[in-house]
Amino acid sequence: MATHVEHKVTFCRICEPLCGMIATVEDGKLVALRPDKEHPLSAGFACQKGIAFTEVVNDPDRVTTPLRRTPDGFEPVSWDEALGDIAGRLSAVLRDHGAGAVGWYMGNPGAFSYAHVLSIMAFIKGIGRGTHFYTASSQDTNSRLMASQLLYGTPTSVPIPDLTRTDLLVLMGANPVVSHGSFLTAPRIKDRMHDIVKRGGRVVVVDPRKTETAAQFEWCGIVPDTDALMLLSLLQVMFAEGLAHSGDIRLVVDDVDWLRAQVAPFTPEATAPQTGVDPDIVRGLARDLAATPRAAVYGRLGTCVGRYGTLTSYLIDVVNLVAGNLDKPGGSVISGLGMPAQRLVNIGMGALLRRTYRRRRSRIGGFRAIIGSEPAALMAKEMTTPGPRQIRAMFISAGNPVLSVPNGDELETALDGLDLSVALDFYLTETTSHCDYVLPVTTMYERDDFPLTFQPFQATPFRQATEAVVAPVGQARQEWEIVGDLIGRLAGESRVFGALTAAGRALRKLGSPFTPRMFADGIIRVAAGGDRFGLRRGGLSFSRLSHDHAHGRVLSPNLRTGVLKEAISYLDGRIHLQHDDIAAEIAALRTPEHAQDYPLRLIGMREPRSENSWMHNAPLLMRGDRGQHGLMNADDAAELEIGDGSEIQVSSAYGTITIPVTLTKDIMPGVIAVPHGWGHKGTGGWRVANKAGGTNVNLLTSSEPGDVESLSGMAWLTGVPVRVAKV
Ligand SMILES: Nc1nc2c(c(=O)[nH]1)N[C@H]1C(S)=C(S)[C@@H](COP(=O)(O)OP(=O)(O)OC[C@H]3O[C@@H](n4cnc5c(=O)[nH]c(N)nc54)[C@H](O)[C@@H]3O)O[C@H]1N2
Ligand SMILES: Nc1nc2c(c(=O)[nH]1)N[C@H]1C(S)=C(S)[C@@H](COP(=O)(O)OP(=O)(O)OC[C@H]3O[C@@H](n4cnc5c(=O)[nH]c(N)nc54)[C@H](O)[C@@H]3O)O[C@H]1N2
Ligand code: SF4
Ligand SMILES: [Mo]
Repeated sequence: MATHVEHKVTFCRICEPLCGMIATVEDGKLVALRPDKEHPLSAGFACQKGIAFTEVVNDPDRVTTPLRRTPDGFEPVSWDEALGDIAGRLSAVLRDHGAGAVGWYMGNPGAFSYAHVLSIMAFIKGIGRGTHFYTASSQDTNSRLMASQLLYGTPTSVPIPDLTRTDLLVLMGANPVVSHGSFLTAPRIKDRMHDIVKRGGRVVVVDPRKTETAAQFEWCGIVPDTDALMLLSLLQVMFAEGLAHSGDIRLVVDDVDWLRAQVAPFTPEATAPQTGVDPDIVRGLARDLAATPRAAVYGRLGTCVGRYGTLTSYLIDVVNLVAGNLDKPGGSVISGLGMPAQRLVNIGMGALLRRTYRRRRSRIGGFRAIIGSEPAALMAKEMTTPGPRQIRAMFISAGNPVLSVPNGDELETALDGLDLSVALDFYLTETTSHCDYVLPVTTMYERDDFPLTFQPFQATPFRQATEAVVAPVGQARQEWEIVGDLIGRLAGESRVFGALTAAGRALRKLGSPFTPRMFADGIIRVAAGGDRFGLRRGGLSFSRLSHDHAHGRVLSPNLRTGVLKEAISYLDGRIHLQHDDIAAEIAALRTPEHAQDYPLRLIGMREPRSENSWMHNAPLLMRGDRGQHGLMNADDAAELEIGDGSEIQVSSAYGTITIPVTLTKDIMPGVIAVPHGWGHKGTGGWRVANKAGGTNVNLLTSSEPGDVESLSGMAWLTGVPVRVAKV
């Protein structure tokens, strides 16, 4: 029989550029992926991970039936048996201990599926007040969101650099040549940065390591976790030298004098001993940022996960504001979705999220809830500390917190002590292998999608949607279908579930199934370019996008500017600079600590062929006996008589790991870099990854409440004091 070959237009959802892809499907099976040349932005680019994803979809180690843990390992069970037992045990937990005994952790890939996010929101809401909700964001970006909440009144207003028009881009704590950009959806981001240089501009990379990005542009080395000091100095210079764009500032801000007083002590000379940045460089940069009409400072992971993540993110925006670059072409802009009444939507959303922040506190540590979520660093303690709201039933979808969250050992033990633990994943990982049930989910190519989360962060306003390119492999189901089934089984346990179930039944009778797609379709239709439900001819809807514009559609060549007011949620329509919490953080900066026993500082390092913890099982990405290694300054190593390639022991106040180390001059003295996402140890079912092994760097990071950033609940992942010894 002849094989039936199709080439389907779709896009990759491993990381944020969402590169266009062509999927080759033979008799219903995905056999190859290649970059889509007709995609208007990625234009024939895809990275090695994107191409290798065929090996994830068809991975022989993939979980494709529901699994139940028994004393002798996992056994396959039917969906009905699994979901029936889960619903029964969850009902018992709810009746005996209430909603506060239930937790959900959603990991990074969850953000790439609108339906996954929406269904969990419904589930958490329905379980009731007190439920513990965690995401990867407390290891990624909650400090950035918190800074936005303080400045603009809503965590959802996050500025991005106007990449395609800027003439001076300052990157702090970001390595887009490897990461492909984050909180910034810009396919071919490396090319876009080279464009800046080609048009006579500059790209400056502030980073403790001369990264793959820094090596291609200008590198400014900095001591880890001191960016806030450098930013304060940039502001000090702008005010002291009269460079501040007072006209722009006074349009949107009242408390400039407060700010000026706050930054006054931080001259470049005063901060240089801590930052390691030459005062002349800081002065030069301050002058250039203020004098260049199209300039933007952009910070990302490295500026979010230090001890002052909220302050640092806040200061990045304030530098952009004071330099006259906020909301300007080529500057730093909050472009939004271009919805009608965007300002009203933001006012409502901000008020709601600020209220949640004020009202909800985590049981352990008393941390406030950013976008409704608690610090994942405290998840294990919430499971093991007795008392009301102790977690007894835990759901984990699209996450591997045993490797991604500080102190995974503690979490492994805690998971084993629960009444019920359920994973929604397609791999048996270091985390899911501790769960009572592992429920097999579809990969991205087995579901329709519209990247809802990333719409406001597109460097070029763009929309693309896709249908599933292959049917679910084995018995895999989408997360929303699994959650929907559970909601149905729990209809009697919660008013919200009862109502959702009744609504589902009614809609089915009307012939239209109740799906999260309706919501995504609604957003596409009301946002810029949408058909406004028929009011705008030729406008977009989900189906029109996926069928008539399969390669995606650019909505306009440039981001919207001059729209800052829309993004502000405070009723007075002003940016609020003055906050006691910010003043307290600035005061704390002035009293540096010196950890004598741990003279080095640990930073992270993303790798082109890894995606956090979960792509180490794809043979294409593991070619050449790939393994994990750290990176250390050659002079530091010489002092300790450590040779290139030798095994070293790295210790922090919280743990010790052993790892081979590569020596380099391209890292600040006193800094050691170790990639995260390794430490596959055979508890998981992925054979290739287990062979590569590695070590879990998060054994060196802290899950103590005192080490969690106080304003945003961020885990402290960079600049952690460590010492190194020869093995
Ligand atoms: N290949 C690949 N791509 C990925 C991922 C992956 O695992 N692999 N992960 C994806 C995810 S989940 C995310 S969130 C994004 C992250 O995207 P990016 O933020 O671009 O990613 P990182 O490579 O972690 O870059 C952080 C940089 O900050 C530097 N740094 C560390 N500490 C400090 C500090 O205190 N100050 C300053 N100025 N710099 C510091 C590090 O040396 C590093 O170069 O990447 C995404 N893309
Ligand atoms: N030390 C240190 N720690 C870090 C970081 C760091 O830079 N340094 N980075 C942090 C950051 S930015 C992040 S985002 C986190 C990531 O942390 P996590 O999100 O907890 O972990 P991942 O390694 O991304 O694991 C993703 C899991 O989702 C599964 N998966 C993939 N696709 C899907 C899907 O479509 N549906 C479902 N249900 N499952 C899927 C994979 O099999 C895998 O098990 O790590 C954080 N931890
Ligand atoms: S850069 Fe990211 S989105 Fe693009 S192909 Fe690679 S993994 Fe996929
Ligand atoms: Mo992330």
